[in-house]
Amino acid sequence: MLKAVYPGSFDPITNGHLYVAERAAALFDELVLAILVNPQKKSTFTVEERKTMAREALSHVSNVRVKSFEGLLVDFMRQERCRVIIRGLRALSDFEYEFQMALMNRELAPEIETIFIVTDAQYSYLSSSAVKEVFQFGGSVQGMVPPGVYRRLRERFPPKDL
Ligand code: COD
Repeated sequence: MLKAVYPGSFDPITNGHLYVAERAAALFDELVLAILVNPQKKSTFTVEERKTMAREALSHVSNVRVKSFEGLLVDFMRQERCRVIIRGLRALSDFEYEFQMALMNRELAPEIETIFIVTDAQYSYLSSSAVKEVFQFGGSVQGMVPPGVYRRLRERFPPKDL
């Protein structure tokens, strides 16, 4: 069985992440979307909230499972008995970080391969942090995030009274 892991922060999941997950799920028998639990990094949504949003957004894709992990990604990969990491690429600016991460993971676990999926042009400017910033300043994020994420953004950042 061909299995892959798509790791990330997903704080929250965006339509760009979804695009990558859907394309990866079409290539593999099973895709695990793995959300990092990182107590050192202040996140907007808890891991449980991020898992719920990702599960809702990917409920139409039957071969995707959403999990969380702590510590090194390569340890989680071995625990999952999986040798393929999926990452998304938006622009050249992603490359340096992704290249460094892929080489570090290969150094730690030579049997593991990183595969990149290029995003769709319409999502090339999308990131979780940009979505949160635009939303907080009153901009429209319609078409950038799944409906469940949009709802939770409204709960987390209620419109200010005039
Ligand atoms: N279109 C396509 N792809 C996108 C888009 C978009 N609009 N937005 C984001 N992506 C891609 C990103 O390029 C990335 O590949 C992936 O989706 C996830 O993005 P994020 O931002 O949610 O997640 P990251 O990049 O913060 O995740 C980093 C990890 C958590 C995977 C990493 O820090 C990690 O593995 N940490 C565990 C510790 C470890 O093992 N460290 C050693 C490796 S350096």
